[in-house]
Amino acid sequence: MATGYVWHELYGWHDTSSHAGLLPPSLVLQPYHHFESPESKQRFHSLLEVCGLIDHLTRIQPKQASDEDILRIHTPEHLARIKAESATLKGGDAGDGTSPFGPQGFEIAALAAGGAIAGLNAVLAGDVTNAYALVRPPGHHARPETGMGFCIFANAAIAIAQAKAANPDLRVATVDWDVHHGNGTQAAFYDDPTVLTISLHQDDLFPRNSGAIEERGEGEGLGYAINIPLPAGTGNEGYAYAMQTVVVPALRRFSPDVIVVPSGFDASCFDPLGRMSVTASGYRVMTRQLMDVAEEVCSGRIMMTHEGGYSPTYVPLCGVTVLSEMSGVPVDVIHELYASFDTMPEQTLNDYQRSAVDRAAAAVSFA
Ligand code: 3YP
Ligand code: ZN
Repeated sequence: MATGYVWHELYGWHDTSSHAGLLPPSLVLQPYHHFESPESKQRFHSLLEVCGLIDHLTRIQPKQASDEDILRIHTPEHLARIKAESATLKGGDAGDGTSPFGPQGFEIAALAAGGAIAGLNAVLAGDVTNAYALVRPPGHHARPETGMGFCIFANAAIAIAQAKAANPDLRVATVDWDVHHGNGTQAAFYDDPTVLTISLHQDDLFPRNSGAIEERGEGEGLGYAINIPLPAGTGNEGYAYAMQTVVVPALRRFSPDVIVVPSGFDASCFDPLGRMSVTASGYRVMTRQLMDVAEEVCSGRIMMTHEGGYSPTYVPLCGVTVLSEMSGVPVDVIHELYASFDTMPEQTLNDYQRSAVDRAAAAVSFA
């Protein structure tokens, strides 16, 4: 069993410029970093090196996704606009004014999509059993015609479309555990019954009015989109219950050839952009749950591609913990002070979390 790992130094060079969190600086917003800064991701990579886990992983070198790859998901107008803004001295924005990129940001965004492609192809070729693509910028909000929510291109969707172009019979399931709704991945396959998209997210966080239980796909794809909106505050037990009650049975029934995980660590208890309570050990449990069902249905094939997560100090601990579980290499980077968050009251499944999950489970129906 080998675990693949994709990283490129240029992922840290994606430039979201001087910001004050979400907005550009002004006379009331002192210049600081954009939330989507390199820190959490670079420090995740650094910890993999320093703790030694990286020596047990199979490094996979990404290359830029081609125009053809990007155009399987995006409109020619979106690709052309990103390229044009990227070619200026100032760079541009992916579409909503909160998704900036620097000069030559196009090349880095294409390299992020290419990282997801390389990770997925390594898994499908059998070079590795599972893989983690630590890419940046993220992708799960990007829709065919525009980027949004810090995303430029839909990395996971582009990788899946590329794999399906090579093998039209391929069946893929996505399990998006980023705290925000995976609206872009969902949109790319909304009418497609061969790609099951599942998103667990904080109820109505971002995008607003997106990711309700009632969003279930359309046409041939009706039933093949599953949304699990969870109440703000949900912790490890609530997430594990959602996995056990909704995600695992759906995966068992759908029986994909591979599971793709848009992986954000912004459902963590330390995240500034989410209001959830998941700890590193919660992410370890969810990883185990996915690995167990993946072993049953698809020989363990899982490819994770990085999305959000904005705590520079805690994202690396969650990421290394997930990769420890994926690779079977025991690494414990969790100090007892952090472990004490595992036993806090918000980790316990409560009645309104249970009923939210049960309602999502009741809405699941596909052939
Ligand atoms: C985009 C603007 C406000 C919240 C933000 C969400 C980015 C993210 O982590 N998406 O997964
Ligand atoms: Zn997110």
